[in-house]
Amino acid sequence: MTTELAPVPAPVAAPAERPRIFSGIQPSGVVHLGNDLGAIRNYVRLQSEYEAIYCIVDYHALTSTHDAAVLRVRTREMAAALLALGLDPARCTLFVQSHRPEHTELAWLLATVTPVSWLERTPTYKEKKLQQPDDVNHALLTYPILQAADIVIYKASRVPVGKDQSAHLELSREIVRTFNSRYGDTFPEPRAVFTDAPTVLGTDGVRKMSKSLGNTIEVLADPAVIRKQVMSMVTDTKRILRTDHGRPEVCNVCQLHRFFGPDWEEIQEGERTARTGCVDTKNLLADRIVARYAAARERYLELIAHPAEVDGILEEGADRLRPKAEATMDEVREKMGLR
Ligand code: AQP
Repeated sequence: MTTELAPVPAPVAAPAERPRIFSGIQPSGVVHLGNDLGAIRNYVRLQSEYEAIYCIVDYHALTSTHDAAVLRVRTREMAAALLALGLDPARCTLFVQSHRPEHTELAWLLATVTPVSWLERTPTYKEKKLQQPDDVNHALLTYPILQAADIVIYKASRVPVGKDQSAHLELSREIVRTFNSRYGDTFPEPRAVFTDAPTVLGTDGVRKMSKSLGNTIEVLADPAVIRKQVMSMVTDTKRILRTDHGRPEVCNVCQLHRFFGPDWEEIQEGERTARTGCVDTKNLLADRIVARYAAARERYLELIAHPAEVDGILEEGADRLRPKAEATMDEVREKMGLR
């Protein structure tokens, strides 16, 4: 049986005095716990306090995804996921990067003030070169310039992101400083806003949770998938026997419990004293993750079944931003002597 979605409420005009925030997320279609705890929770929280602009960065995804059909599907899935997790189109603007082509024009202009050496030292560029050695395309190198353009085209001053984005944000600030000193004060220097989980480790317990590393917990997946992923988590590697005392401070499962209930200290104590085993702690975490995201998963499936609703929200978002993007481009072209 198909259900009809509730109508999307009319957008609320943002009061001018609210500071503006911007953040982008790649359309991978598979939102993981790191995305949510590290960034999306802040998107949701901040949409009431700020004039919030959130972008599905499909141009960025092209640096690694070259299948048009896959990219199209993933873009819509990411939009559905963000809406399901709490983005409210009445309180924020959600859109797709390529629907506002001014971003790429600004990126070109910012590239003229960005030394190549700044880009070459970016940690993510170095990582991506190793991850996809047969596809070290030019856009991987210039990615941070487009990211800077995404933010500053709306003159956003705050950027909710995970810790892995710190270096990119620093680079954005350097680009802004150079531009402002060459052409006059134009852009604010954007600053990162972190959650209390700025880096979520993956199921391997060592590296950042990351799609490309395959160590994720996919929060909107089927509960059976979530359980399997949680049960695969590496815990305290020195705890061999059930009777061994655990070290919750180095156990990723115990650390994640902090975000899933007020009793996390008790859970950690159970591990420390061997009252509970790692399997018990994982089972409990899996139960809690499944329960926490159950409503969002239902909403996600509903949205995926109504693609026109999702597409309408994205289209409306891009239209709403047109005057802001065009005004910035007019100002920048004028300052750079293109008029
Ligand atoms: N493990 C994480 N801990 C905290 N925050 C995280 N973020 C990502 N992973 C973690 C934050 O989520 C937002 C969106 O991420 P993104 O689109 O830049 O990157 P991603 O593609 O979802 O991250 P992955 O999984 O690491 O992607 P790949 O493997 O493709 O490079 C960002 O604010 C990010 O900081």
